[in-house]
Amino acid sequence: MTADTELHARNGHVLSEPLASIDTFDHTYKEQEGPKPPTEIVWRNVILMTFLHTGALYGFLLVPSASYMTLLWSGVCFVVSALGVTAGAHRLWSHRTYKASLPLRIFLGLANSMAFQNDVFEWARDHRVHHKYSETDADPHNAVRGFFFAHIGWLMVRKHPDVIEKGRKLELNDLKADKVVMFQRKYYKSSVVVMCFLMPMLVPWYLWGESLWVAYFVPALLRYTLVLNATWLVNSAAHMWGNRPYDTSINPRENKFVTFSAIGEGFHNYHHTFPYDYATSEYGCKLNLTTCFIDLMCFLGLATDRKRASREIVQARVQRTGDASIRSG
Ligand code: ST9
Ligand code: ZN
Ligand code: ZN
Repeated sequence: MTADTELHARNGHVLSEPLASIDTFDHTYKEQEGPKPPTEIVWRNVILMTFLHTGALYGFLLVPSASYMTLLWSGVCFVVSALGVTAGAHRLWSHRTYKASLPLRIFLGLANSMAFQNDVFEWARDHRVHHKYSETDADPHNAVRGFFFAHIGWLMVRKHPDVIEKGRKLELNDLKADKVVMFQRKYYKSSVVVMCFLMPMLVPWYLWGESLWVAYFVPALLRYTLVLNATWLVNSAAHMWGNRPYDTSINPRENKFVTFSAIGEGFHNYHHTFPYDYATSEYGCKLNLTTCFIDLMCFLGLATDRKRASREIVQARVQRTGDASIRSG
């Protein structure tokens, strides 16, 4: 049985409809990879990333001088911006693993601007190419090119032409039809200034008198950099280190540290095997704050149609391509 014809469960009911092909791995491309073009470094990005990480390091040194309220606020900003990526750009907009009402999509769009990781359209487009052409030249953060490239290096060089060529052939009409996605793309720069920098900084200054200096370096810069690195670890660490219970032929792995830091996105062998599963893991809410959040949104009537891989499908797949001896309970 191919991934395209596997049955899958939606809201607990097993359906026989074929899976959408938006994120199904394309096995035919790898053999067609051509000679590697020279790497073209984008020095502007190298300099900006160096400044950002230096500022974050300084922010880390300022942590003891921040008030408890400011630290708590930094944690809130971390979780909200992380959800904008995990529940928003990733599970909703890249993979369509559930449906979200307009108020929830507006919240996720704003939270996503707080994470400042490119607009949702660009993020989802790159992520769909990543799943379809994983570990090839057409994968924007191809982990075969090493930890540094997969983690941050890919943001400091021009993209491999195959990323753009393959990306242009992707189905993106669902994103173009989503008014929240298009609105966020149109006003992306100003939304980032407000959500990623001004709001995290001005709330502690206005409400409990934190100094603007600390408020800029801790909840804004340090928190932003931590969310970035937690996200990038999914591309680097979770494509290199960990178990492969579901498919031993692919690189993505189950990585506990990444699961913790990326609020539930470290079950990466499972996720690449069943990308349509809203929980990104067979264990539901366990160690998975994002899944808890989506469940809560469903409980409140703000989300519906959670897709799930059934136990039988997971079991059959483990027998066919995985390693049952390392599948934890
Ligand atoms: C950031 C993104 O950090 C992080 C994404 C991580 C993904 C992780 C996934 C893991 C799973 C989920 C887990 C979540 C966990 C979260 C945990 C949270 C605690 N298809 O890009 P350009 C075309 S961003 C089709 O400039 P260059 C297109 O026409 C950080 N077409 O390419 C485009 O124009 P437009 C902050 C494509 O020149 C044109 O090419 N941001 C595609 O090679 C030019 O595109 C930065 O650092 C495609 N895939 O430049 C900015 N791609 O877009 C970094 C491109 O207008 N980016 N085209 O349609 C850049 O500066 C540049 O992109 C570049 C490449 C220098 C890297
Ligand atoms: Zn994904
Ligand atoms: Zn991946």
